[in-house]
Amino acid sequence: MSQPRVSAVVLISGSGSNLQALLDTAASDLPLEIRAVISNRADAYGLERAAEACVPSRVLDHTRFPDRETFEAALAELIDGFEPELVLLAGFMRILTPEFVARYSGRMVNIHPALLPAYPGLHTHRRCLEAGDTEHGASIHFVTAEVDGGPVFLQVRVAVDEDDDADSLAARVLTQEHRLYPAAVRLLCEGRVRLHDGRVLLDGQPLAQPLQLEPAN
Ligand code: NHR
Ligand code: GAR
Repeated sequence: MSQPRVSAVVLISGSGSNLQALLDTAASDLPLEIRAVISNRADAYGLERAAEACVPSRVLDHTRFPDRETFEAALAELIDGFEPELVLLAGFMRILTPEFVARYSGRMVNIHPALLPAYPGLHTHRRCLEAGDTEHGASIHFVTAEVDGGPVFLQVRVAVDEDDDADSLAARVLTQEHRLYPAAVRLLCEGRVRLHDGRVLLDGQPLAQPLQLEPAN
């Protein structure tokens, strides 16, 4: 018997390759229904990916709003019109206010290209190389008011090569992100992972450390 699908809206700002990974797995073996893709940038390539997959998309250009609050009021109205259970940030580049985050508490997650709590914020690959780390990766976390500071529940680790530059490292991490996000969404769709009192529960038990996706062969 097929599982009931969990509905979602995906927020993007750019290429949308993580969106593509979600679209591809939703089409085959993930009980996820992507109801819409919303971009804050009209030129985001992810909008074409949505069209190709026959998923509705909307553009909400933040530069046309006087401040974050009015942008977010419009964003919330747009999201809520699709009545999603989940809101998935996939390369979404606008910081969200505490009020917006509270509205989707426990239902909104983000993929971040670093092994959080290391390197929140931007330019993570460059900062990892500058620090001389031997390991990098990506994390999935519930979105809270603290940017990239919400509880992490799944990570994937990537070895840093001696001759890596920020671009080569970013590309290898991104490839792993495309395995990571569908795996994280699967845990949410199956109801195995949830947020309770600011902590992650896995199968009803507090999660002491983020789960680690096994390395690809
Ligand atoms: N909002 C909240 N409240 N909490 C989080 O955890 C968030 C969030 C919004 C976005 C994604 C995040 C990432 O994975 C994310 C997590 C953008 C910036 C940023 O500085 C920081 C973190 C993330 C995304 N944005 C600039 C801003 O002023 C604009 C940068 C740009 O447009 O290029 O919003 O890394
Ligand atoms: C991904 O590496 C994602 O983790 C990162 O941007 C890339 C988006 O790629 N997200 C952030 O840096 C959020 N601030 P995509 O558009 O091809 O999915």
